[in-house]
Amino acid sequence: MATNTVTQTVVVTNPVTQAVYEQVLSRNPGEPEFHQAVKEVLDCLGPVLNKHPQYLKAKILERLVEPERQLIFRVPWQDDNGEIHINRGFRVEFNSALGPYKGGIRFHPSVYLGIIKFLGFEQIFKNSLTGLQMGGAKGGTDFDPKGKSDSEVMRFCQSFMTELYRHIGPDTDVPAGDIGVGGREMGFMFGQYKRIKNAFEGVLTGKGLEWGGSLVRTEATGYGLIYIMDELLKDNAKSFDGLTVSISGSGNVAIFATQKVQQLGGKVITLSDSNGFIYDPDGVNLDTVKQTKLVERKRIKEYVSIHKNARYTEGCSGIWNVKCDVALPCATENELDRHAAEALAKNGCIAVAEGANMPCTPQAVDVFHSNNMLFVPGKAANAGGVAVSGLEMAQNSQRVFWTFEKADTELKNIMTTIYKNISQAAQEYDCPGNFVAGANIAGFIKVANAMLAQGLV
Ligand code: NDP
Ligand code: 2IT
Repeated sequence: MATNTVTQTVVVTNPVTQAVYEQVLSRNPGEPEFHQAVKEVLDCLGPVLNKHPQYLKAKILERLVEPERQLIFRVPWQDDNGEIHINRGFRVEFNSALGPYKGGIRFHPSVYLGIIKFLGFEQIFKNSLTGLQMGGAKGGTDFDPKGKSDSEVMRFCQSFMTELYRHIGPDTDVPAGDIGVGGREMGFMFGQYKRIKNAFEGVLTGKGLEWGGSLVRTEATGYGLIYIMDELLKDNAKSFDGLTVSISGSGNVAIFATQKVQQLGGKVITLSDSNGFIYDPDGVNLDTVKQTKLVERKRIKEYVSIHKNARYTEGCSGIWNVKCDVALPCATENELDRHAAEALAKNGCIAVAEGANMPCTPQAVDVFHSNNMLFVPGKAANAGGVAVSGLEMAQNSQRVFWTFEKADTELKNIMTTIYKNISQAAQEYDCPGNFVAGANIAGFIKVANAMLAQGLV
């Protein structure tokens, strides 16, 4: 079904959702990212509540915005010079209606409770959309892995897990990676968990392939993003072949999104890190990026010393001024604002999908919708990562190891189903083409029904 006209974001004025939102503001002061994530969901639910008044009586919304459990803990560690540092660790176990708590761990100096709550809240609906049995959670710390030695990162991970281990388990809560947490960190955390618990079990996902990991988990978020975009483009009689694509970030999600776009015949012309962005009119050379970012852990600006036609610009915001057909923000929250969205619209960009969690501000999303641009929100578009995490859990439970082809086919099927479900929900609730509403509604209904069935817990 081609969607030519996108219905604007749904009502804000429902008195019930408004009251819940105001309560969230007053009970969670100083957490703007959490407020933003909650508001986006609540703003879409008015029509659902009209159709299902049973959710109101059971106070589903009021329960949903209150995490089931929030853990904050001290993480002491020693650097290579013997100096002691104290960081703060978090795990917010938000909702377990659909399965064990599931969601990544972020290592970044900007982490505080509000960031973890926003990410944990998003994760509830994202995990619901995958169709797998996973509740929503998120964890993290304000530790900055940049510039730290491998030994320092190991000591930090061991200290972090020395507290976290008692709260998690393969049927309780299963963390994974996120910003600043990749294969190296998963290894150190898994090793410490195993040592303390004396149990080799599927307590983390994104593990190494030799010790319980799944093929395709590394690629999953980026590949999944392109699979869902490909469905959307097909539905609008287009394909990636020959399109110019602008991607931000140069981490796990950005790199594997780039790889899949290139496989489908598209040209990726930008990538970035927190210092600035590169523009390569010839198309980004992914071998150079992988060597620079994944192997050498250097800055993206190094790229231009090898590729002479490429240009580096200090600062990130200008990346969205580069003319492109498709824009995929894959770095961090609120990295694409109204001005950036206007620049994309003016330059003829036809579609945007969020590889990162909440990278587009609400004002940017309004610009996309009012310009009839196709837009897929993160909780649908980047669900491929957690989906393959769910598949890793399934393989661990059965003590089996799937081929790349099997895991990749399952990922593709899940992303196609997510696209169908969010499109259908948007249709059913009279906002065809509005995938923000479609994703929030489809994700919410499953969680709400499970909560109703499980009684007042
Ligand atoms: P990585 O740590 O691998 O890469 C993050 C990238 O984003 C780096 O290029 C980093 O630059 C950049 N970045 C991080 N913080 C900022 C910032 N404040 N301003 C500008 N750039 C920044 O993380 P991922 O690729 O795994 O995660 C990227 C996004 O995708 C996040 O929003 C994450 O929550 C989301 N996500 C990740 C999934 C996964 O499976 N990994 C699954 C679903 C969503 P620098 O190196 O300078 O810090
Ligand atoms: O934001 C996310 O979905 C992730 N960081 C991945 C979570 C997971 O459990 O794989």
